[in-house]
Amino acid sequence: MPTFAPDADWLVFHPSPTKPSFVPPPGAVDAHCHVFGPGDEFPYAPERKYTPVDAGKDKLFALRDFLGFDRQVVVQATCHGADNSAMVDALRSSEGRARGVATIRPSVTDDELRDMHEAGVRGVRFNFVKRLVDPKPDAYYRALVERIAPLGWHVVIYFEAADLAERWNLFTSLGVPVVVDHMGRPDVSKSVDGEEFGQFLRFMESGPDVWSKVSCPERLSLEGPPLYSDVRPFAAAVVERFPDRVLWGTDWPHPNMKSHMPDDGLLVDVIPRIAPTEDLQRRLLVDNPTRLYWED
Ligand code: 0GY
Repeated sequence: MPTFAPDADWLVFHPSPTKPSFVPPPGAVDAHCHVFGPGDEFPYAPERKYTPVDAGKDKLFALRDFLGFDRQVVVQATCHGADNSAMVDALRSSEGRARGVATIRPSVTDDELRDMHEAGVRGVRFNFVKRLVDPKPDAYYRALVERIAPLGWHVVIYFEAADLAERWNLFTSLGVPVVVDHMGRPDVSKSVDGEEFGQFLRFMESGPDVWSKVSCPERLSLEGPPLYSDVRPFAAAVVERFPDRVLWGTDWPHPNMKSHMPDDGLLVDVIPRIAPTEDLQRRLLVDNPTRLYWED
């Protein structure tokens, strides 16, 4: 019997994704994906808000090859709390083809940070999504930035549209590069030219080192697969305006999806719809993630 039973309503990642029609350029990076356990080897955190189905490194690497990507950025998932061992194990097993984003607490030691850097970690994730974590006061995050700045790491922030105004001062004064997950989760039933997304675009303009992942149409869409057309204008606008500060990722194994489990091949086929030229595709998939994660 496995130690951890997944949540009763947990949706399992797609068992056999379609081969995408879009062929990623050589050196392409999936810049947002996770590993879950396996729980018997890498136990889930006691403070977690969900228990997933195991999704280990072997399946992650197989998906990378199947979809035509060369490299991956493995982002620590909240179900593992600040125990980064499953993510770090994936990096160490990747033969240099994966970099990582960790979750840390103030108790982390400088030796632990150095070990993670050596394994391939290049950033920390601050999560403000209340259904996933219990967010902390700004000073907590500022103190962590002081610890990681000397390593040249960046901060990945995950928040929902409503959180941006509340945390604006923090997010615009972190002093290290900032990468926003999933465009700050816009409400795509609102206008791409409206106040809410306008505020996000102003945030992107607030400094030269604010980046965004133009990922997760499956999470944001009200229309759903196969084209996720309602998300396209939002992602295309960010790619067009900030072509050197965008990243793309699958978000495999797609935690907490409730509406449907996406076919990862179809997600890859969204890329040319949001980055319509070869030049934009190369920047999104190769140049930008290589600069952020592989150039020390
Ligand atoms: C994502 C999105 C989610 C979950 C997590 O770390 C996590 O648990 O990031 C979500 O539930 O929206 O980016 O993977």
